[in-house]
Amino acid sequence: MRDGQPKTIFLSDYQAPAFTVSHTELHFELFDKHSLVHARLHFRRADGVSEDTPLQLNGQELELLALAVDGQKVASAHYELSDDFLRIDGLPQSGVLETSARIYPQSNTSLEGLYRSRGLFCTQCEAEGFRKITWFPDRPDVMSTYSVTIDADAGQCPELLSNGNLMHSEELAEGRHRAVWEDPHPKPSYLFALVAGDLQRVEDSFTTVGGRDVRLIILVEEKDLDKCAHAMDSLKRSMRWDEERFGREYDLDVFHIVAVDDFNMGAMENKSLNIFNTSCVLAAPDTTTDLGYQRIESIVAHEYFHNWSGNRVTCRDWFQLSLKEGFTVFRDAEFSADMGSRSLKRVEDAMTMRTLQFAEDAGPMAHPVRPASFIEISNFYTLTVYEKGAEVVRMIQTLLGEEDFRRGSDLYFERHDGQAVTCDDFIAAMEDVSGKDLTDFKRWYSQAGTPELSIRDSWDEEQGIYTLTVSQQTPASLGQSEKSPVVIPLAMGLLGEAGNLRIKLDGEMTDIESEDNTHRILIADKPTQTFRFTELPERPTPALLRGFSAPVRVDYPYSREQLLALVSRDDDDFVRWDAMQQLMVSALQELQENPEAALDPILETAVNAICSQILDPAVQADMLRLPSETYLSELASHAGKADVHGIFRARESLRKSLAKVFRERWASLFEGLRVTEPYAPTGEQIGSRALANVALDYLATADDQGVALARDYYFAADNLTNRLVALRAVLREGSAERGEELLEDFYQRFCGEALAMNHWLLVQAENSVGDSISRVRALMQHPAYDSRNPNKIRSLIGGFANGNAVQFHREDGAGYQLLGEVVEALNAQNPQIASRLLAPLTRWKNYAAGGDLMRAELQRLSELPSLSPDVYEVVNKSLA
Ligand code: B3K
Ligand code: ZN
Repeated sequence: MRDGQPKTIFLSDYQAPAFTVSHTELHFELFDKHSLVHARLHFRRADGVSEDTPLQLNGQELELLALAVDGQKVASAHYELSDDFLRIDGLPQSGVLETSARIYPQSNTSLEGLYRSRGLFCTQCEAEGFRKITWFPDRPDVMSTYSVTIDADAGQCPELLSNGNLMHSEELAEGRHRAVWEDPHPKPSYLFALVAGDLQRVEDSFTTVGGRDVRLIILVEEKDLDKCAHAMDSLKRSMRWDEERFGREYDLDVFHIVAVDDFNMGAMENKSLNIFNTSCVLAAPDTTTDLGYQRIESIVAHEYFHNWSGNRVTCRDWFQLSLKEGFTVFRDAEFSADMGSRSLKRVEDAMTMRTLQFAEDAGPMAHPVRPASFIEISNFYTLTVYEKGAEVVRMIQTLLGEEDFRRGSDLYFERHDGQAVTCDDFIAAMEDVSGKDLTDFKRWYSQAGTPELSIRDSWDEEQGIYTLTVSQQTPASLGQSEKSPVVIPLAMGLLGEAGNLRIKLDGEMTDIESEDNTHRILIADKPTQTFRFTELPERPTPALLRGFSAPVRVDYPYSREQLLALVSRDDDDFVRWDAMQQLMVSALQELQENPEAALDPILETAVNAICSQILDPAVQADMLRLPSETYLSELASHAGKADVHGIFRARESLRKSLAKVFRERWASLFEGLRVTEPYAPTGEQIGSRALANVALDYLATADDQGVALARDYYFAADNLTNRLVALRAVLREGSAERGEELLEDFYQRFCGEALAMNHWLLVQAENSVGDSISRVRALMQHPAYDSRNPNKIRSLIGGFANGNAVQFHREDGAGYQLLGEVVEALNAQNPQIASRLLAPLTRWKNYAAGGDLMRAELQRLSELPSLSPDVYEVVNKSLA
C-alpha cells in the first residue's frame, strides 16, 4: 500500500485530460538484470486549459535517469516525483517530453507492466500497467500513435515484437539486435504491448472482404508448435464472422498471438499483438478438454473482436469497462452460437449467470454494470461487467430487433471510430437508429443486484382468459438501498396439452396469423403489472423467460406436474432445461429435509422423457446432470443460509438413486454414444461425449461394476475429456488405491505437459474424499506446483476453495486458514491474483455454520500491515 489508505475514485469526478499525447516514441534496451526505457511524448495542452496547469504523468516502480523538454534538461524546481506521479510545470503549449527510466522486469512478480516469464519478456498493461513501464497519462482517453524500438540480445531474444507494422530491423554490436515497430492507429496506453524472446512461429494468412492480405502469426515455444492449429482456425473463423455478422474488417497487415505461461488472466487484446495465457491458445487432445477447445475458440474470437469493440472505439474511463467487455462478450457469445449449438450456448451462459454472477450481485462486492466508484479497477473485471454486461447488450438487441441492433452497432462504430467514449454513447447510437427511448432501460447500467420477478396467475375458465401478474423488485446493495424498476424483456409462451398455444393479448386488434404467434416478449417495467391472454382453449402452463431473455430471477409457484409438462413438451431448450433443474432442486430440498425420501416419480418420468427425446445431446447432458453444489448454495443463501454439508449429502443421495434406478438406461446411453472415430473437437463429437460421460458418471455411482468400467475407460481414453471424467468418477466412487493408481498414471503420462498438470492439480483439489487440506498442502510442495504461476494457483487453491465446498467449509476452519495463508503470501507477490482468490471467503454471510470463522480470517487479513489496494478493497468491502 502506498501513501496511506488507498483512495476511492468516483465516476462523477471524471475530468477530461489536461494534456494530450499525439505521438509516443519508445526505445527499450532489454538486459538480463534491468531494462532501460527511453520515452519521447509529443504532448499538447488541451484547449481551454490554463498555462499553469502542470503535466501529470502516472509512473510506478520507475527509476528516473533523465528528464528533458524539447531537448532541455528539466530543472528540479519544475518537477515533482512521487511513488505514483511525475508532475512537471512551466511547460510550453506543446512540445516533446523525454524521460529515461530503469526498470526490473525479471523481478516483477505482479505480472503487470513489463515482466519476464521463463526468459520471455512480455507486457500486460490493462488496466493501469503501462505506468510501470514509463511515465505517461495512463488513462484510456489519451490516445496516441506509437513507434517502438526494441534492442535485445539476439541469441536470447530472436523475436522482438510490438504493435503495428515492423518498419526496420538491424544487427547491433555485441550480439544484440534491434527492431522498430510503428502502429498507425492511435490507441490508449493499455493496448501497448511488447514481446521479446525465443519463440517459434506458426503462420497462415487471411484475405479480408476488402482484399487486404493479413499475415496471421502465432508464436509459441518450440515444443508447442503442434498445438496451434485450433487457435489459428478459430482466428480465421472469427475474422470472417465479424465481417459477415457485424461488418467489421481487420485494419493492419499482420496479426500476432503470443502464448505466455505466466499470465494473470486468459488473454489480452493489445493492438495486433494479442498476448494469451498458454491455456487459452494451445490445444491437443491429450492436454485439452472439449470445454478447453470451445474456450480457446471463444477467447481467440473475443480478443480479435476487441479490435473494433475496444480498440478502434475505446472507453473514456475505466467505469465504462463494460462498454467494451459486455459488448465483446455478447459478440463472442453470438459467434459461439453460430459456430456450434445456439441453445446449448444459451443454457450454459444462463448457468454461469445464475450460479456465479447472481452470487456476485448478491455479495459484498456487488456493483452495477457501470460501477460508480472503485478503489482498484483490477477488482472490477467481473462477471457483472462482462457477463451481465453482455446480457444487457442482448436485451437491447431483443428490444430493438436484430436489424436495428445491427444498424445501431454500425452507427456506433462509424460515429466513434478513433474515440474514447461512454456507455451512453453506445445507447445513443441504438436510440438514434431505432427511434426508441432507452432512458429507463439504462438503469441496468447503474443499479446493482439481480432483479426478481414474482409471477402469479389466474384462470377464467368461462371466458378462456388467463392472467399473469408480474411484480419486480431489486434487492438493496451496498450504497444503493432504494431501487427502481428496470425494463425487463420477459419472453414467454403458454403451454397446453398438445404443445405451445396461440397467444393473444387482451386488446390486440386482430389475430395476426404469423407463423410465430406462440411466443411473446412482455415488457415488465413497473413494480407490478398485469397481462391478460384471451381466447384460450384450456388453462395453460406459463413458459417463462424463454431463452433466458433477461438476467433475472423468476419466482412462479410451478407444480411438479407443470414442470414435467415443460420438460416434456415446451419448444424452448432453456425453458426445458430450467424446468428440469427445478425438479431436481425440489427433489434435493426434500432430501435435505428428509434423507429417507423416495425418488419423486415425476422426476423419474422427466428423466425418461429427456432420454427418449431427440435433442442436442449436449443439451440433454446438461438436463441430466445434477445442479452443481455452487448453484444449490447460491439458491439456498438467497432464500436464507446455505448448509453446504446438507447440500452435499442430498446431492450424493440423489445421484445414487438416479444411478441405480436408471442403471440400464445409463448403460445403453453409454454404449450407444461411444465415439469410435479419432478425436475431433466437433460439435457432434463433443455432444456425444458429453452425454456418454454423464451416463458413465452415473454408472460409476451405481456399483463396483461401474467403477471398473470407468477405470477401463480411463485407460482406453484417447482424449483428456474422457480421461478426466473417468478419473473423477473413480476418485469419488472407487477405493483409495484405485484413485491413487490413476493419479500416478496420469502424472507419469503428462508430467511434462504444464497444461495437463493444471487439470491433475484441479481434480485433486476438488476431490472431497479423504483429507483434502493435507493433500492440497502436500501438493503445494510438489514439483508440479509453482507458487508464481497463476494457472497453478487457480487450479490448486482456487479449485479447492471454489470446487470442494465440504472441505473448504470444514468445521474447524482449516479450509479458510489455508486460503487466508495463500492470499497473504500473494498479497505482496501478485495482488491481482490474491484478491481474485479471496472471493469464496467474502461470502461469509451466506453460511449458517462457519460464517464467523470466515469473517475472522477476513478480519485477520484486514489487519496485515501492508495490504495491496486490490486485497484492501475486497477485504474491507466484505467486512463492511
Ligand atoms: N481486456 C482483457 C482483460 C484485462 C484484465 C486486466 N486486469 C482481456 C479481455 O477481456 O479480453
Ligand atoms: Zn475482453
